[in-house]
Amino acid sequence: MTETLSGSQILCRVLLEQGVDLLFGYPGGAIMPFYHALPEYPGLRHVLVRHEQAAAHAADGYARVTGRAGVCVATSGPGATNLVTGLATAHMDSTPVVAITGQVPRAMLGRDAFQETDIIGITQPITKHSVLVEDIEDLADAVRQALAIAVEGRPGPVLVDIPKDVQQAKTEWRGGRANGHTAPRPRCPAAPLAEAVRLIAEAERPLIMAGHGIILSCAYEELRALAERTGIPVITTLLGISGFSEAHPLHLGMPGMHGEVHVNRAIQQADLILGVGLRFDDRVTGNLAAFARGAKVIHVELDPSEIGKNVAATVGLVGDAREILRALLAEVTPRDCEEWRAEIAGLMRPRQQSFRGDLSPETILGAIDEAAGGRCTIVSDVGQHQMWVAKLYPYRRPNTHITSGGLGTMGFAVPAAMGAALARPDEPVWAISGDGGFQMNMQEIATMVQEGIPVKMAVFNNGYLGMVRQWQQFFHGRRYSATPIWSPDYVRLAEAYGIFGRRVERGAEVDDAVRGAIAHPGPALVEFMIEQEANVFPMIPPGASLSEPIEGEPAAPRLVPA
Ligand SMILES: Cc1ncc(C[n+]2csc(CCOP(=O)(O)OP(=O)(O)O)c2C)c(N)n1
Repeated sequence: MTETLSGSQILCRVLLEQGVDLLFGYPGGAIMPFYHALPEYPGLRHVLVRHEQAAAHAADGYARVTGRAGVCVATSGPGATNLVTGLATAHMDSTPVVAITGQVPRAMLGRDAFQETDIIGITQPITKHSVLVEDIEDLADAVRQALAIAVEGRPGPVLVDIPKDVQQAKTEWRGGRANGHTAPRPRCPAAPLAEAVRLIAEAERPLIMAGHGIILSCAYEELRALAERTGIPVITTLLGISGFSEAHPLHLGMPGMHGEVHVNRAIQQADLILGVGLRFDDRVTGNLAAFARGAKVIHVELDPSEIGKNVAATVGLVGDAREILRALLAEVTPRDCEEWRAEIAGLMRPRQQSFRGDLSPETILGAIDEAAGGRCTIVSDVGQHQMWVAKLYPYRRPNTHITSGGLGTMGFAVPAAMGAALARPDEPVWAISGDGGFQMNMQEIATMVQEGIPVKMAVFNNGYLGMVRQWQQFFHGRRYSATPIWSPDYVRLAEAYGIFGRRVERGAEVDDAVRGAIAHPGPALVEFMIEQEANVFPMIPPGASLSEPIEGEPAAPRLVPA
């Protein structure tokens, strides 16, 4: 028996067929036929955000937690352009987000119609794939393909633009097979594994640098086993954090601009770097010409275009991180690297304390960890607090640290935490933001209230756009131009939304506020009045090498050369 459906109904059917059950979106003229059909499909939960940027970040947060595609929906024109920052964020961090946008009717395309934007053109450089569906006969497969492309190989965002009249047109429904939008990963290549195994056996000062690829391929066990079999210490990049337990004796810390001094020194002294699922970006390497000069590099990457892009690879192994680590594990000679580890231990130094008061990030993050009994997911925003959250929270469980690493998108944490919280309802999800980034997407508290999403929000309020202020202090002679930032009364803001709200001014108040927020069944907001001019140490100045850290307050202002 044939069944005739509208484009909108087909879109809903295909989403369900492919296992999608959650959408973040916002309606408008060109996507109205879809929203008209939506109530007929109760299997599709729709979360009405307060800004389309938040829909993209929420879909991203959901995708990072589940490994499945997160889906967001927007109307044409301003709705679609509001998704752009979220798509660019997902693109830079390789997360599978599928955006569905309404478009003006086909007959009006190219005429500057009301709310017409060439969203395909705009998003081409920040999506893996984008398609304008010009024929209803192509719609179902376009959506199936979008969901598959987003997750297969190196994940990334995909956009499907659907003109209003295509949503309204009718055709026969032809069901397809669920591709599950959790595609199988490519198999381990018959790559120069033997050469990598030889380099690992010969190295005297080897390091593993683990990136986002560990998390994307769920290579946690393989990474741990390889590290334990070889005794090679493990460095986790910002996006690699929570890919390897920080309680493990082989865990060294984070590299790069705000990495620990001993980690960066170890990199500079290493004779072999086994880089897994990372792109050696500039925040990790510092001055490339001076990066790990004495090291051979084995680069394990799913995306062949990453190999040799930033750092020359002695051996490139293209494929899924988990498969390749398994293959290496089967071949490597057991060893323990004892001398080298002792040498690194000698490079360690006490953590630089820049906090004078007792309300330090360490106290706050320690309280969150303790109150949650170690079971919580942390989503951070961008700035100084992001670095403290990366460095000071003891991540022990896989994939429990989520942040915008590549694009560094302020405003990411609150909406991404909504997606993460819906994907992980059994544990607290904390969004940790600065007072700047929080104000970029705090309107989403209304979404949390309407949809019952219990995100726990922490605002590290220092009265500044702190990270930029730090750069101004260090490199611009303390000229605090446009960085002091006023905030509303967050406790009253919480009250206005009808959620739990608390302000914390002293260390002694932290535990109670954090426990109260976790115990409260709904969304909660805790403002921490942290020291205003605290800095993140150490810091490699932009353009400098990993061997040139600033380890404490600069005595005299340093000026950036013109
Ligand atoms: C959307 C966006 N705009 C601007 C920036 C540049 N930027 C990076 S960190 C930062 C300051 C962040 O301040 P805040 O959110 O208060 O966090 P803090 O650094 O104080 O912890 C700014 C403006 C950015 N990363 N993203």
